[in-house]
Amino acid sequence: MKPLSLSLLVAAILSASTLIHAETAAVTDPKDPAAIHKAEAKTSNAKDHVEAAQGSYQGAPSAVDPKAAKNMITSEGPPMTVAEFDQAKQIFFERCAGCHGVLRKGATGKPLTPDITRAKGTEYLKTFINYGSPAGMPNWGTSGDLTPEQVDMMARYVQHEPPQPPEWGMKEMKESWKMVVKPEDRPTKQMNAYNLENVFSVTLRDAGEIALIDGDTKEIINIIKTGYAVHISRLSASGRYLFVIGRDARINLIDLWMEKPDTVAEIKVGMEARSVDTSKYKGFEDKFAIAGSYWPPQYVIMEGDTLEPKQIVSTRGMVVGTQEYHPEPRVAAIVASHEHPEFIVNVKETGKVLLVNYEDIDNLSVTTIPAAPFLHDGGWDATHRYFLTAANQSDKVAVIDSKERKLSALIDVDKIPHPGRGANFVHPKYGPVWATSALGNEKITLIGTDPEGHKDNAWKVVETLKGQGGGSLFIKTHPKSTNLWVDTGLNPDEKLSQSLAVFDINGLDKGFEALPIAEWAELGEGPKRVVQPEYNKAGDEVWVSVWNGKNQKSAVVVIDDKTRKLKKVIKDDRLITPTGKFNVYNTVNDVY
Ligand code: DHE
Repeated sequence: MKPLSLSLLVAAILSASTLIHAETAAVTDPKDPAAIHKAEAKTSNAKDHVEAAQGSYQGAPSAVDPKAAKNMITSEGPPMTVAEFDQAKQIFFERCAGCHGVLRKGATGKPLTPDITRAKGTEYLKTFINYGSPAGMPNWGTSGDLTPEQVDMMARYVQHEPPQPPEWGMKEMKESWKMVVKPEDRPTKQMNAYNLENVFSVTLRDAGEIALIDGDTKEIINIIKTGYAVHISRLSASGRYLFVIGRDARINLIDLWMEKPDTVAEIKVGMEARSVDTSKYKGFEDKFAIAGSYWPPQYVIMEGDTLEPKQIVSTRGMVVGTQEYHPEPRVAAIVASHEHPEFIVNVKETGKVLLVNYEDIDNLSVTTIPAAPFLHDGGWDATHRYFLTAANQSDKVAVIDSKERKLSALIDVDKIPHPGRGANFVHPKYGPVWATSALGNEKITLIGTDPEGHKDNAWKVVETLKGQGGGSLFIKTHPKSTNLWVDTGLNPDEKLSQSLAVFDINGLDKGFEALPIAEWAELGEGPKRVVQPEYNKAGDEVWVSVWNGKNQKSAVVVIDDKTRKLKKVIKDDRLITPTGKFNVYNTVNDVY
């Protein structure tokens, strides 16, 4: 692997867009959308690859049942039959809502409300849907994903009022709430011999399951049925309870003290969701859980050991800056404060960070910090005082001071930062830093995080490293390690998506070493995306997923952190599409 040539390739890919626009403008009639889009489609191939990767990332089918959303065929829109509207609605929810929002008010994709779409007209919209755009819209028609009839139908559909899915309030939550084992019937002490702190909860995305894997023996403890396209796991402060959330907003509460750890309670907190966390402040350990939804746009505070819903709060409101109303601001990352009894909640489209105080949930007090739109994921600095979070499509990282309850900085970074929870280490020159990689470019951005000891570097980009390429989702290190691991699982080049880059923190200028993880796993056919490095408790092993197709073989590869050599390939027919891995100790203690 040659870092320099790869970086140049990515740079070329990413600068292609500027060239495309110049070229397009010169040879096409600006009033002819078909000509523009054809020209762009022809010339933007390389860049489209990167954006296709981003598109596939953002475009997971919405878990909202289209049948639940009322049809809105209006007389002002172009003619459509009910059957066409039903089919278009389904296509929209499965393929478009992830970027444009369920209500089409605009999320990472452009707004598509009827006032805008009707002004464009059917022909323009058809062209757009057919050819896509260099700004990230996939070419649904020319790729063969949609037939010409479907393209025409979608162009008419978006000129009607957006069908609104139903709300999901206390009644629906309570109806979906299942107590499988009541707290009084649960064990009073750990009933198994597992070293629970080194257990991993592994997302089996397309199976709608998680695998609990013993980090010491690498054996599967249990496979547990969870929600649709299950997404993340988080732990209660004591490490006893595991919370798993699916994209369908179903939460499984799993008791790790049981002889065979399994679900003890379940709830569905909405129709679509991504995040869950638990109270970690002293005196509130294991007391509350919180989950944020994409639809309806809201969060709910629940009892920590039963999931009984207690308080639901809508996130609808005004966008930071423009102060324009947004009907669908989705809840992205949530972390639990260590400084106050508070949850820190990222509201994506309005760009606001909420500090939700759970001391008195009947008289909830919420501090609202304006940051920047499209807040997504993030994590703590090493002291656990500052929360650094990516506003991904705004190309910014916001720093929240959880102690003083204020925004410390809003830092400009390169295209589409995606840190996961990020990585903290002490830079030999700049002191403590937090690092993020990115979806849209190959750089790894290091931000100074020590306003006391390294004042001049605090909340500044102190260095950027050249990684393998764009399409990176996760980055990781450990306080006991001097390695910094960076995946590129969404890069269109298989060589990059199937390998993992590792930097030596004490020799960052030497560049990275690329480890051919997918090759090590020996899985045969498939995309074999290498994603999300995660440490074991001791910090001497790195676990990484080889994420293959649903009907292909996947694996979890364990690397010896010191030698960077293969330690074990965990293969099992039940390990279907493993993606995220959550080590109990590291998740409880926010070690990353
Ligand atoms: Fe995730 C975290 C949303 C697609 C794997 N993902 C998150 C978080 C959010 C989010 C808001 C932060 C949660 C938190 O900390 O509370 N993810 C979304 C999406 O909206 C998106 C882009 C598209 C979608 O339709 O869901 C999306 N995510 C994916 C994937 O395709 C990934 C790669 C594979 C998968 O399992 O679905 C994926 N997301 C993850 C993982 C984390 C995550 C592994 C947790 C990382 C961590 O280290 O904490």
